[in-house]
Amino acid sequence: FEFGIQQPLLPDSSLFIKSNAKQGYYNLRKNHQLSLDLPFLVSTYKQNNYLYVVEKVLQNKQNYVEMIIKLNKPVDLAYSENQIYQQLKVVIDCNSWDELSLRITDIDEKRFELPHREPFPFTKNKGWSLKKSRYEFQVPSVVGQQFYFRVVRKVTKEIIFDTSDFDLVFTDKYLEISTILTQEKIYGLGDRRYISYELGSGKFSFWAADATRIDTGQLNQQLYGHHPMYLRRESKSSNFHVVFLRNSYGMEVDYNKNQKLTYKVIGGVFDFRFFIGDKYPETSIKLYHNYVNGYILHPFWVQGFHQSRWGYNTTDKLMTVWRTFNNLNIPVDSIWSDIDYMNNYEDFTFNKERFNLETLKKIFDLSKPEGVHWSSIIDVGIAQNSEYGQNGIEKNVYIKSNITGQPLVGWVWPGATYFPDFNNPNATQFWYEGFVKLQQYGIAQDGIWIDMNEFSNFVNGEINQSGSPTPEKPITYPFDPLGDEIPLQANTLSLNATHYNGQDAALFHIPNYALTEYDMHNINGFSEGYTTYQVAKKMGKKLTFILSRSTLFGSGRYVQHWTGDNMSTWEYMKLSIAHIFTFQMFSIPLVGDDICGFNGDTNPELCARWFQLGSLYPFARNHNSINNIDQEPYAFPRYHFVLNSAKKMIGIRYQLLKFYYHLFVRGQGKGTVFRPLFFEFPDDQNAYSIEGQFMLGEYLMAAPVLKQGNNQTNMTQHQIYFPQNTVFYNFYNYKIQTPGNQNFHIPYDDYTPLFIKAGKIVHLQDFKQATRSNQLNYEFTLMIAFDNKLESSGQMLSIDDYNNDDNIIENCQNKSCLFNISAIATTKKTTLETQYNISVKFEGEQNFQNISVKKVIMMGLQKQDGSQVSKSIELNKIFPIVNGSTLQLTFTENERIIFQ
Ligand code: MIG
Repeated sequence: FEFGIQQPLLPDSSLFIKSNAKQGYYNLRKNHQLSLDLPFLVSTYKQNNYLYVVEKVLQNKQNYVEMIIKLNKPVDLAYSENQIYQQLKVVIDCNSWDELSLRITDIDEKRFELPHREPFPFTKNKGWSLKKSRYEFQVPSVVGQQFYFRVVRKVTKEIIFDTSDFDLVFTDKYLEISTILTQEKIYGLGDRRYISYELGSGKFSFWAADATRIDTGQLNQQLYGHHPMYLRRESKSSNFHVVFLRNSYGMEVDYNKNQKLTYKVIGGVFDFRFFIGDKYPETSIKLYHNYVNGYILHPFWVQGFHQSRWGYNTTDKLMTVWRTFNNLNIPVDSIWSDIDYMNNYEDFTFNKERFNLETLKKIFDLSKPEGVHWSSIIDVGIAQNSEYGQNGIEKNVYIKSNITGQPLVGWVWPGATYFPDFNNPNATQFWYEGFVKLQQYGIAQDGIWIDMNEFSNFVNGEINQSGSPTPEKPITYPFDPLGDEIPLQANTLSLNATHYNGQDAALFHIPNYALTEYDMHNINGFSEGYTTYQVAKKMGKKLTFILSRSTLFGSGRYVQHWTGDNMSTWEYMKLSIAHIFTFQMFSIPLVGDDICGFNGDTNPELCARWFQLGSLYPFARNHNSINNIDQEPYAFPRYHFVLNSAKKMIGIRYQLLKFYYHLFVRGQGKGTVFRPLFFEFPDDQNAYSIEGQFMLGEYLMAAPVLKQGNNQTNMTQHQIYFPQNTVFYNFYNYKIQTPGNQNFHIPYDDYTPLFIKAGKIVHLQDFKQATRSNQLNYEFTLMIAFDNKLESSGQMLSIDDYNNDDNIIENCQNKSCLFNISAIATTKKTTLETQYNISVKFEGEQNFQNISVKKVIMMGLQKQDGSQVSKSIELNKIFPIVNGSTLQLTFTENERIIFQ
């Protein structure tokens, strides 16, 4: 033998062994003893008997490799009913110094995958440079060598992805690949509810499902959407990266913590995208968001509070909700009706017997200050025996049954239903006509709520003419990500249902391919969202709000999301935090959980705590299922704490409404808004396990109460963690909070504990009860928390009409509409006390004269004796915020303002 270590710098090196009999690389794992006793050595190292070897290297450049690999031996696969591919094409493309892709496809790339162009995620070329590159990759380059792929972080040699210990399997309906994953933390792999931020070992299935209908009883079961990406923290250097499998098929990700992660996919190709960030998770997330086309900005009113329930089924009920909110001075921007407004649950109809349209017009009259917004809920199933159902027959837009060749018939709320095929060229027009029809009832549809779009079906597959369900398993598939018990067509369409695939298709056309539900299932929700977005635009909406239950990677560019059917329990309330966090990663940051819980009856204490938490969700909506007890803020007259805490915290939401909105605007479609602590404090090891607290941007930390308290005292003992090496100030009383754990007792009717980070400026507004977003003025209070250098900074929008979408689009989407605010304090010590000089500077591109400061609250100043002092100064005249202007304040330690 000749031998040598191939890559001495890598922690996982390989040994190249060459003899007459054999030649190849053998992996040397960490901690393995190197023995020079050759016969022993050869038997110690695991010899991978890979299925595929290199057949032909077509291109081998530093930033681009293309090769053909071939099957090397006969296979006896568990999934052998599938023909294994004899040859595959492998392409490694370094799109950029912080991004690369690995594609393993059939030779001609005929297999189904989403097109690499809008509206689907695609690569925006940023240019590659070897010098700057954050990574290195390895693949075998000699014919006959066994195929593997490995990518490492260049500087630290930490493994990002390494398939070299495992076989690659590539058949028609079953694909498998694995990577080593050791000593790491990973996050993501949704859509599901998360017991903790960090994922533990487990099998994660991906198959869009109306989850409560096919409940597997597991908390981590797949829900409505498909987002096969994870964020990972590398173990040694604590840098982060994102790994995304760009494949829309059903799959299972089998994760064995500290060992490996395996993808088992039921179709398509392997198209991995790696986004190599730095020690701030946000960096990796932004790279991913850039790839998936980012997120869309919602209209400002959507930031307000929403009241909804399934069961507001008469005008009177809606009227009562509206009146009570007004009478009790609870701000609300939007009152929702569920499917109850429809006639027989038929889309695009209004039940005029139960709903008096003239009365509704008053509630939803936006020309009045107290008018609220309305969003129409539309289910994807179209009633077979309805006028509109016939329209779809005429336009020939439905998904077809493979059994009858006719539109597939399922069963949902209105009974027998068809399902629109949004890839059909007529679908957008068909859908548009529906919304126009609904518009004719005279109630403006300010938003659109698209439900059941997994697509959910009350029967498995379809029903035949006599109304009975058709065969369970119309096509065979060797692997079921839902487990053997639950067929893939459980509560959805027949897997062999035909989807449109003509050359004039609305979304994509795959030549010579029969597109079926099996291929399209996880894309349905995306396609409906995309089409609904086109319709909303056609109806003249400037900024759109489309609340979609089913989502796919890339959906955030068109829709917003709520987390679907939760339960009214303490456990579920807590789960919402991690769930909302993952949707930040998936590039759908405007997301919320049903406040007070959907399924099951809530209770006063839980509901009060949920208002406290939910008022800080990106999307804040109280929503309830039918037949459950009421849960509006005022629904518990014997428990005043519910109304009190709801009023307090919805009030805080409205004080912060423009601040919250600015977090979305400034991201320009990229990045997160609602963050776990470790996003902001990645160096603080404790931050990783704090899961009940979250940050709004890098400004505010919330620590909601998530557990039951003491019904004698109406208080809950509550521990809050304050991250290391930083200082926070209490948002309500301005007191300093130093690092570490601290105990509090939080009354049931209290505010949510909220803290502003030293060095940050938050802008908020005075707020009169019952102020809707449309009545908020342009006078701001600045809350300035100084850091230990007596500096602080923040941003706000230079928009003078938040309720005018044109104003926002014109000023914020084409150019920057941000004002930078920076404050510096200097102190002058006299013999008796300290004098403070504060200057607050505004810099930005536009000047709107009517944006102004009327009050300044300062924290982080010190008295002569070292104690903290906070000051709240009401200006004697408002200070207009214009580019280059500086607000000067001078005051003394104990005294009042000298001048401003
Ligand atoms: O089969 O429209 O997730 O928010 O209230 C249930 C009635 C259908 C499911 C949604 C829920 C909504 C409900 N819908």
